[in-house]
Amino acid sequence: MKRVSLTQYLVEEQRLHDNIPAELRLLIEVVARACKTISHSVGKGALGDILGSAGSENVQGEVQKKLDVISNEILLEANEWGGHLAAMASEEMESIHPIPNRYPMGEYMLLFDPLDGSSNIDVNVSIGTIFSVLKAPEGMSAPTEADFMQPGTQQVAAGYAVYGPQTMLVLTTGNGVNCFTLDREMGSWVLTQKNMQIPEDTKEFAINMSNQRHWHPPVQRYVSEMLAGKTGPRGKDFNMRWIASMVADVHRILSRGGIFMYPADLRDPAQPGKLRLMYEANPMAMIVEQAGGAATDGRQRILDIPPTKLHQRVPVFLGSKSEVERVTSYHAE
Ligand code: P6P
Repeated sequence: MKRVSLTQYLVEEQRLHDNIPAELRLLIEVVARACKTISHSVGKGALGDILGSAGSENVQGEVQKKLDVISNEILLEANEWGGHLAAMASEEMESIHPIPNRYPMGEYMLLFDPLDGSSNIDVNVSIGTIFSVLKAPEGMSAPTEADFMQPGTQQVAAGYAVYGPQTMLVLTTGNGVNCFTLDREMGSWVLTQKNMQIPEDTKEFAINMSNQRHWHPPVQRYVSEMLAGKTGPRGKDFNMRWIASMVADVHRILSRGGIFMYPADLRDPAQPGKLRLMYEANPMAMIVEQAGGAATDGRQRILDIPPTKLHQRVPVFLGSKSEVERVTSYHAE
């Protein structure tokens, strides 16, 4: 395939669909460049004195890894001078981060999980950056958390970088999903997969089985039917994968199909699942739907959920359409 850079791809998308104005192209290129820097930091491992905990906790009460904080800083610094953003929000920051007054304010708002899967950092398992782009409300002068409370259908772009054997960037601006691989020698993103499509059916599911005793009945039924295999109600054997790094699990599903589940369970009824709506579930749901898959919270499309809090959690069922529809139908019974 002729080498197509991220910039060339974005310029050609703009020509085709007129949906990537200059400021959005700058935003995407700046985020992609920040992901290159994060990839470089992650790749140092113990050589960079960046492993281990930062000695602080994030708003979720989770111990922050040094790389969580470093990655967050990289994204903040990369994005605040360009004039394309009004504000940012991050899993690692309790409140929103308005653009400093010394810089012009733009019309977009960027949300991100700077380094998802951080429990895997110190054991050299793939991790990633997830990002979501919303438009600032018309006439907004001073951004507040309320301006971010837009359903996932309002996203103008979404993507993730996965830091694995290859560093890859997966991106959608509403016309399909495209994948770029980092050419480390050139330091550039190269288009390597166009219009990724998730197979409608699958034999592979992803869930943390250690929580099985806590699941609600629809999930109990759905998983036990798959475990029953060929002689069970599904009439076929299934395989299981759980990397415990959402970006890596979703990338596998995008590449070969599957269903990813992080359901609500009986452990903490006040916390419906573990994953956050605004900067994990929504961007991944947009990507998955754009690739012909489905994404629900067990009852409704994730993209339709009206947000109420910046860090709110939602149950997540996403991936191959027929399986997501099946497990969602079990919740309706
Ligand atoms: P568990 C990583 O911490 C994360 O937020 C997702 O990337 C991942 O899918 C999930 O949590 C793993 O959770 O409970 O299996 O450790």
